[in-house]
Amino acid sequence: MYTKFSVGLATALAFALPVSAETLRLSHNVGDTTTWQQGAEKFGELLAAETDGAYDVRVFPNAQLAGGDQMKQAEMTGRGAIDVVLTSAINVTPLAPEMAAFSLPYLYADYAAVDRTTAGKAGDKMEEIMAGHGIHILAWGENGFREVTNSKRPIKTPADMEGLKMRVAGPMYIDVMNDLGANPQQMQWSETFPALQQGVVDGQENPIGAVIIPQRVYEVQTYITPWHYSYDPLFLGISKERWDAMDDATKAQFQTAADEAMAYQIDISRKATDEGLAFLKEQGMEVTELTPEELQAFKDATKPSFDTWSEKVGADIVQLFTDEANAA
Ligand code: X2X
Repeated sequence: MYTKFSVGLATALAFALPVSAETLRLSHNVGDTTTWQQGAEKFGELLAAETDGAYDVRVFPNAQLAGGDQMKQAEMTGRGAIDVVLTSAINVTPLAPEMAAFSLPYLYADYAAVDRTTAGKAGDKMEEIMAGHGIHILAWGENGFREVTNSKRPIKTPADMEGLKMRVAGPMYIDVMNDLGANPQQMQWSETFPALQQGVVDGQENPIGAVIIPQRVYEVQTYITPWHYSYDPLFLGISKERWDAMDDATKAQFQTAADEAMAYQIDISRKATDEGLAFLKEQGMEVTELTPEELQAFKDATKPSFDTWSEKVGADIVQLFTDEANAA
């Protein structure tokens, strides 16, 4: 039996989405309160608008599509098991160690230096390398400068890191923490909050606007030092096989949606970071600001990891990054 209501609803749906709307599954590896999620949703909205609803992006947070393994998402995208991925460079270093270039300790002085590399030859080179792993990078977004938090004590000098049990995301940060005398342990982001809460680890490091605030890290951590030791970009990538099969008009629609969505994601992440320390103080965190001399001590202490990872990344690529980072 057809009621007026069901006919009306079916008509409304038919206008909203063409019958042929293709679903794209987008994976990212933090929670749904973050700027990652907002950027991913924005991409979906813009792509639907650009294509008159031909594509329906479904966003899956917390690396659900990869069984919770944040490092696996890229490889799955490369073989077409995930359609679209939004993740940070550090998570693809098992697949493409060159991507660690972005995050070399103290590579970047500021956002302007970051933006020169993502928009320049260094970014192009990384896009070429990822294409070799089956991922077409549509646009760069931002996780951000990674800042250290812990529950034990203020961090003012490298010596203050001694013996702290630190959760880290990837292999390069294990080496950096070892340089500082800390006790690092690799762990999924989705398991980190309870680990901090239960004291399995004392501290962690993540960007303020994109992760620390929206994931409420301040509820389980007392001290934060903005030491800007490593920058972490995001990229919005699509399975290359899928990309190569598209016509030029569709590619242009994807490009527009991706560029706008990631520009938005960078903007809201930077704003949240700018306003973030004041908010964290209100939440009861103790903020330790460092002088340029104090920062230099961390830079000096982490030089061994900079050198080890420069070798893994390759001298030519490191040169591309340092040239653009220091071009001002
Ligand atoms: O796991 C982390 O620390 C995070 C969320 O920043 C990354 O994805 C690298």
